[in-house]
Amino acid sequence: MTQYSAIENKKLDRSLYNTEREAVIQTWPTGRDVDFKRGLARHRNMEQTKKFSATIAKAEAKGQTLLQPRAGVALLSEHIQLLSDLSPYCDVLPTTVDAYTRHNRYEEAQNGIEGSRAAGASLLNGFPPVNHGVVGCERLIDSLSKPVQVRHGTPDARLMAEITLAAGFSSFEGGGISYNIPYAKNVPLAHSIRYWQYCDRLVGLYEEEGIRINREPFGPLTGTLVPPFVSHVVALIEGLLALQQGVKCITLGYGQAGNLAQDIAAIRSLRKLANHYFAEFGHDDYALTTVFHQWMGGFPENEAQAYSVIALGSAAAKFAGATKVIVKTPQEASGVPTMEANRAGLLATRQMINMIGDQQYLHTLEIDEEIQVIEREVHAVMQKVSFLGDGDIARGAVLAFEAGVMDIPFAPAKINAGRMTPMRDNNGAIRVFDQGNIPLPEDVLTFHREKIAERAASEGRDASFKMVVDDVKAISLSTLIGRPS
Ligand code: 8ZB
Repeated sequence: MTQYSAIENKKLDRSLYNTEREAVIQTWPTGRDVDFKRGLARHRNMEQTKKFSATIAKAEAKGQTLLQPRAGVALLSEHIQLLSDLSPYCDVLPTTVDAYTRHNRYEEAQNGIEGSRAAGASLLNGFPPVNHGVVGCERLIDSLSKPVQVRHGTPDARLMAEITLAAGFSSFEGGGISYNIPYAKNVPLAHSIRYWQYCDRLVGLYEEEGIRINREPFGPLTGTLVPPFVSHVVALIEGLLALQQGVKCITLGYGQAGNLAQDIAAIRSLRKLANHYFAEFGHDDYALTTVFHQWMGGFPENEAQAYSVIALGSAAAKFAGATKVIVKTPQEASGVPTMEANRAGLLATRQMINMIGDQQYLHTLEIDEEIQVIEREVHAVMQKVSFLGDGDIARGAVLAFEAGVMDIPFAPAKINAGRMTPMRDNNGAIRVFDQGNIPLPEDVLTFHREKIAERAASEGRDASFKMVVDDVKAISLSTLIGRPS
């Protein structure tokens, strides 16, 4: 386990990758069917309309916003049916992976498959691609007419990446930070970063052979009062780590916070900051796109109310100019959605995207101010991360989490300080109440404090943790800000 403690942002040696691969594909029997050459041929012969990278590049060039749902069930035929049913209503397809597979518990995933067959219903909360193997995943890809992405939450996704990419999946979500800190309690950060360097190196190997696979770090993190700069720093670092391994097609993400100006500013600043840092680290050959996640926090149970949350997220995604939007459903409050609920979420989103798409680019002073604040915050944290790592951002990221310089609200990982306390201001934008150890510039902190004081005055109460708790529950109870009743 100690072999990864000397984590660094360097392209993995090819022979090291090869040796590691031999071990990775032996961790579950289906790994033996992975054939890189066959995978290359499948991607080469794939219709252009089924390639994720081509679809997202076209959307970016035309200023369009692609729609993508989340979906996954245990059995192959049922999963194919589900995605076929959703396909007419979206632009790119997902395959949401089950929780056992995310924790590399393939034995239990297998029991889930067999139990689902017996029960005639999915006993897993997603599709288990490792258990279905290259053969099953190939059948899935061959049955569909749109690009398919793997979406999961796995700290060690090396085997999953080998299997799904060889089978023809053309996009892979996740990252060494974003699929660890919000998802796991005890996986050392240096390990998950290293596992993801392997995944990115694999994508880089496809790229070397002329096959472009899209990579998407997971933007929303915990989805709970995450200030844009916090998720941006993670997205930028994961983007840089991916490019270092040879990834060229990268989609950076952000989860809706709820205040329209802040959400628009977040996506616009993310693009600008990514181009800035990618250039600073010497990368000039990449295709950058963005993804906006509709509200990832608690949803109202009532479907009519849920549609409103979905609609606001759709409007923000389109006004912001995101290349892709990940769609929620009116059944979000009650767990894994039915196909019908998923289709309804897509239809609601499409209607709003179309209506906003017919309008001019929205430009306001509030958006400009938010962009400036986010940029100052990101630069301050990135500088410290780089300093801590002696110029190496992989090492810097590990040390930054240990020092609380990077700190994700409400994340379960033990290494996460959890000292930074976010809170909404009087307009519902997410501000920093207590910065913990995050090195924000003094004038930026003053800005946050003033914004929070404004809200406290208007509510006639002191700013306190009670406000944070109220904010976390607010949207599910029908407001953006957790005001006293
Ligand atoms: C971190 C992502 C959480 C979101 C949805 C949840 C939630 C999870 C599935 C799914 C459709 C699935 N989600 N698993 N949606 N099918 N198997 O991801 O509802 O919105």
